[in-house]
Amino acid sequence: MNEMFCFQCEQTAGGKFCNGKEGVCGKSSSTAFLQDELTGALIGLARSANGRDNESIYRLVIEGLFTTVTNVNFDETSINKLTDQIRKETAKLGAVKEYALTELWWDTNEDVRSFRSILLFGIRGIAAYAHHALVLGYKNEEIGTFLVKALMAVGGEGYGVDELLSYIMEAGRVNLICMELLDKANTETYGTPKPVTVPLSIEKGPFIIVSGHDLHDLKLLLEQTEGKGVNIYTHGEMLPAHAYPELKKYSHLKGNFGTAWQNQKKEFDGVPAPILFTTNCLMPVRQSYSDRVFTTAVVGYPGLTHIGEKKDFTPVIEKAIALGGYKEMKVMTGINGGKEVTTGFGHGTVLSVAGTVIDAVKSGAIRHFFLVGGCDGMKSGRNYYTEFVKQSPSDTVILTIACGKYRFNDLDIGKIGGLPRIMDMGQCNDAYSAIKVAMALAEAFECGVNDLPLTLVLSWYEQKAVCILLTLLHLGIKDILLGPSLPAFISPNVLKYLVANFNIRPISTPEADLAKILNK
Ligand code: FSO
Ligand code: SF4
Repeated sequence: MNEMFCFQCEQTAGGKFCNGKEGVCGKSSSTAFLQDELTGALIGLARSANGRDNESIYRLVIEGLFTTVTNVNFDETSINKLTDQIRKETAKLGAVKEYALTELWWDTNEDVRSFRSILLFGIRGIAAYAHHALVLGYKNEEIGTFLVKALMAVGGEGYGVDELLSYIMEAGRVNLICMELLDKANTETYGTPKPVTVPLSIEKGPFIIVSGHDLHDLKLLLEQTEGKGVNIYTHGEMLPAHAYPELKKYSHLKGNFGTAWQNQKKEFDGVPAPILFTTNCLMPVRQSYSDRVFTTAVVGYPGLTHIGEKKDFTPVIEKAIALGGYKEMKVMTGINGGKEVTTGFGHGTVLSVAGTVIDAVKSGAIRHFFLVGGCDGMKSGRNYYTEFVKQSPSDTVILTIACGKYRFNDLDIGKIGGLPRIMDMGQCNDAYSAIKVAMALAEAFECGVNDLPLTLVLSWYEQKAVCILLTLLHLGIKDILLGPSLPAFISPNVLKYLVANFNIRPISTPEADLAKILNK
């Protein structure tokens, strides 16, 4: 087979797989081949390491896996460079045969391929979170050891479905450790998030838009722009940064620009400011604004200026000053017309008012919790999530995480007992907060998480959503509603297994799903 093959994300062509010259995300077939080659080199490294771990293996495995996550790196030069580094490290250990990923995509039975794909995509997601923690100086050997073992299983022959399934469940457990590590890294470095209201309008004067998930990059940029008359606006998954005291203290961190990642082509066009991508989700860059998009860390796109490891953001700052920003305040809104959004309801805040929440449940003031979260994306069916929140009864609470929140986070749907009905817990990795809160409620009510008045209504797009889903399965959480469509890499038999054991269901309509959940 000489064509690219990729089915790792939700927008895969025809709901089946991307092939031909280019994927739906804009990844070319040659880039897809290089990403497969990179993954094959990682499997080679894992085989050579065979349980051995050191700083550079940990870094290379994490960087290599993260680079192949959807919408992260389209730059063939940097992918090749990383593959070379991996091969050099492998050679030091005594090189073994590399693995050709095409063997996985074409040569195994459907269910084995499905399990190996779930495992590979899950560890790509875990690596992204491990990377964010690592740049803050936090690492955990258990994560590195597991990633190496899992890479061997992805590339290994003779791993049967039972063994692969146990690796998949283990991936869920290790991702929980990883999200906990990142939560510790973020809160120990930047403080406990506190609820905050974030304006969506842009003040006059030079500004920089920062996208992605990496709080460390944002902090460095805030330091380098201090006193220079350049304001900073978050974009996409960077929004929750406003809630961290050590980031919020910068008065030039002003607000949030735009909505979720899939609207960037429209929203970045004509904006008099540079945009810095620290992680995904980067879309192919239009020529009309390509001179003002910058990348850093594992993100790459041909022709853009990349800010290297020294993290000298001078080119971005100079660009902001040269462009000058808007002449007057630019009034902007969310997709429902709201002028501001709130964030910062992490486990620290929610659990500090646990007594109020528990009393509200006991008195019947809160009938049900929904975790409506996950990724946003292109599909028109994703307005399900807006409608779901709009139609949710006034005695229910909406917890949310990740970029899927932009479908409804500018809605004002009122309060219960002084708490807003929509509570943004943070980025996708802050699924950890939602899990902590659910566990605490289950303990308070002396029941299991599945017995709580709580339903997870998730939207997925890329591989971090896969590892979060695996964590929820590892915790035994059932009755999850998943949309907008089920992953193409789940074979019919694997789906049967998930339905039989976890009762995962596809979303239907907000009316039908709400009625079913609330009348249970
Ligand atoms: Fe969204 Fe993109 Fe955070 Fe993802 S911006 S889609 S799951 O990268 O990681 O939620
Ligand atoms: Fe297609 Fe998604 Fe793969 Fe891109 S990442 S090539 S859209 S399946």
